[in-house]
Amino acid sequence: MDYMDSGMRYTPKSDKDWDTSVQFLPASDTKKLEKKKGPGKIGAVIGVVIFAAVVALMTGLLVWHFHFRKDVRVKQMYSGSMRITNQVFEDAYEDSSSVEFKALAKQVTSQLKAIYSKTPQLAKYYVGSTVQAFSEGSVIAYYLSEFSVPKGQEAAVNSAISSMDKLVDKNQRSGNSPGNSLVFDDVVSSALDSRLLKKTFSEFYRYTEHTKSDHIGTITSPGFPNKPYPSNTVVQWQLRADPGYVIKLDFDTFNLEENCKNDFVKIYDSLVAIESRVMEEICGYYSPSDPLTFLSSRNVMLVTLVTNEKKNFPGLRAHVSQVRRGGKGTTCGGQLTGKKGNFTSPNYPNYYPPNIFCEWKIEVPADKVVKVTFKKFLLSEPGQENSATCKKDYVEINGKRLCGEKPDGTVTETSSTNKISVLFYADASYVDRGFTAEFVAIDSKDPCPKQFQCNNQRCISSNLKCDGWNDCGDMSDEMNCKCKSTDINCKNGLCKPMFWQCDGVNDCGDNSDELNCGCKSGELGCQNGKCVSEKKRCDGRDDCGDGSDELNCARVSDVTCSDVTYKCKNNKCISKVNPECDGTADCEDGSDEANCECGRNLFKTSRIVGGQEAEEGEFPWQVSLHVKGYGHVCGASIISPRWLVTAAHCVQDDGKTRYSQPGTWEAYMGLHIQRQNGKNVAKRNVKQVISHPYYNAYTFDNDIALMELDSPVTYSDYIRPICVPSPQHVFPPGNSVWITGWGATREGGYAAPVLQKAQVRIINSTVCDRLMGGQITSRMMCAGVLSGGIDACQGDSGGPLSSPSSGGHTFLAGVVSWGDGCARRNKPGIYSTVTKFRGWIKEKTGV
Ligand code: 4AZ
Repeated sequence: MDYMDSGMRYTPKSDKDWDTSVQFLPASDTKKLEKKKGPGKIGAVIGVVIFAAVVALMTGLLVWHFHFRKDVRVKQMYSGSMRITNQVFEDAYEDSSSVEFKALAKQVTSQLKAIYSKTPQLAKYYVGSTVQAFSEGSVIAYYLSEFSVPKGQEAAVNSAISSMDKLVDKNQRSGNSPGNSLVFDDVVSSALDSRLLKKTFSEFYRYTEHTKSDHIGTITSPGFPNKPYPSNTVVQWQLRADPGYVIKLDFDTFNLEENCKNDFVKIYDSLVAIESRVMEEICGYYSPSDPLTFLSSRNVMLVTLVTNEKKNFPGLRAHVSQVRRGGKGTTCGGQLTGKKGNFTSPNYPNYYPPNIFCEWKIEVPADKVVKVTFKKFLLSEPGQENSATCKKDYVEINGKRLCGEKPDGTVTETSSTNKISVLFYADASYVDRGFTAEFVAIDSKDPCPKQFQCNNQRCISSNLKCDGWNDCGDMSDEMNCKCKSTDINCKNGLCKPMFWQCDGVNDCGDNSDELNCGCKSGELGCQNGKCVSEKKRCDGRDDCGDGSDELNCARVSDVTCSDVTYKCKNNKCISKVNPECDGTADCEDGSDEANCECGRNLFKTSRIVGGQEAEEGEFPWQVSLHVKGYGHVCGASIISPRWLVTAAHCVQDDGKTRYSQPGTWEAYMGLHIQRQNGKNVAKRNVKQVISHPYYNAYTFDNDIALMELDSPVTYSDYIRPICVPSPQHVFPPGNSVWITGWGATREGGYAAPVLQKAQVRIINSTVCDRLMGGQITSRMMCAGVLSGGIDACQGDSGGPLSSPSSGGHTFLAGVVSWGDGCARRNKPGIYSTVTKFRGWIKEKTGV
């Protein structure tokens, strides 16, 4: 640490300290000094040297302290725009090399200097300004101003700049500007995004594009489509349209690094990067099938791409066109009449433009009232995450302001008369996809004709009342119910499907579905649902018909082998349920406790409702299977250092890709966030793909495959195998299991960058088969939450259905296979039953 930096200062203790040091050298007595030999003279010389050194050091420190240290300066850049009201736009202003541009720019910069000179904090530190562009209306100037600010003074300069509009007013009102000076209004100014000022940038590209009605422009990242975009680069595209038009920016390719801290695109409703005019910051991957279109509020737009030194991706391509202001997507509001109708925010389902206000006046027949339901509602913006006040973009209805993101169909408002008005306001920064809404005329006395009205005003089909599912969202459809004969009559008044009784899960909420379980007193409940006399338990005979009355008997070992008994390595059978890796050696040869270095993780999993991000290392057997050059396609599970289990449907060739070939794939183990291959990640090529020989591509029967890695992985805290269950392992309905993957987070939605986990329950196969229209074979098992909302989805296929056991090991109960959409009500996820393939797995892999 340096002396000054340590915060210490040299302070003489007293005058005496100084005196002592000078006494060494009575300068007037030089002769005496010369004559005197020995230690006295040497001491004097040392004293002089030390004194001189101290003086020099002190002087140096003082000079440094008072001159340089105070002057540690930081470069602060501000961007801004202002309207020049007393000028008329000329075409030449579009060309920064034109004489006209330069002349007007000179005037703007000299007036900016005069404005800054009125504020001491700004005048002192001002370095200079450059005009970046002009646009129509009268003339709008876009500029960058540089300040060299002493460290610690940045906030004062920021605050002075944020009141630029007042500075401009003051300057103009003071009347001391010459008669031919420019008149400014609509001044906006803010600090430049510091990420644009990094010293490590090696390239800076700037492009301009003026779209016309007969010319659609295209912008592409450098290198696109032949190579990834370059590192440490800033690209700016200044986009213009004709006056009276707005810009439509339509991405057909968007593939950037997932982490916006590294590479990002920022879109501005401006020609310079003014933070208060940011429309959106985006990164990651957007599917070409999902539209990504932005509209500006005027005839200019700025797109910036910033990349860092790490990881480069294919990049972007977007089309730039112009839309007449007032044309499609740029306006909203109006009069809506009739008995029902729909309306949306402008440009829905794409991003609405900034700076927009509109009002829908809805009127229904006089004897009715209006009910408005928002089917989608996406009005999120930084700074307004959980805002109750909705100061930025909002919808106003019935005097209530709504903003943020709301679950589909959950926002409903009803008028008190036959009229209602809906306002929509978007401020100048950050846009979102908006909303789609429906209005219907309803009878105030009968607001849900032939339907049930929830407490939150939603109407649901009457036959959904008291069916055990929370259809209203506020449980009001499940209160005060008279249960059907096929329902459990919960003590708290709720009704739940009968097959949830005694499944080990508190479905009623008051545990009344789990009381008095089993058969009559004196009877034993078999696994197949039969009741047999308690006396028949462990009598050596299969009274249940499935052997379950002979399980867990005192005579655990050496019982007659059956479908439900566990076969030890020495071919003897034991009658204990799930004896593998439970911590007790039940087999004579201890084989039920051999090979138990599986299914363990660093972290304990907690019980959750709904999907959420997994902890790193929580599911160390989870694999991400990538198609080379494309990215994540399917999940898989590690069962040994060399072998993975996945779904057969992941490895079937299609017209374009040879998914069945090992060379197509690369496997990522220890991965947590897609495209972040940190030190915990092992990537392997694939040596062999073995699809189940009886896989049926129509029915998804036998949907299981094996992959051999080209070299074994080393186990770590983040890479470990899951236990493969024995053929007799039981995963009873009602048991909680985990689904994990990087698949879509909603049906038809985007893949998740961070590994997601969700807890679901195993569902009785008979019930599932009924729900799925008879498509469930014995090689399939069902798991999910029948009220919907939690499920595996596209991209999760091949991944594990992980079942933690009481012995602390997790077993691979299933492989994500198929489903009727994702997370739909009464449509569980379907998984390949791993126990059915135990022999085949052993045969092919030796595991
Ligand atoms: C799929 O397409 C997929 N809801 C996987 C699982 C489910 C649906 C689809 C289950 O890979």
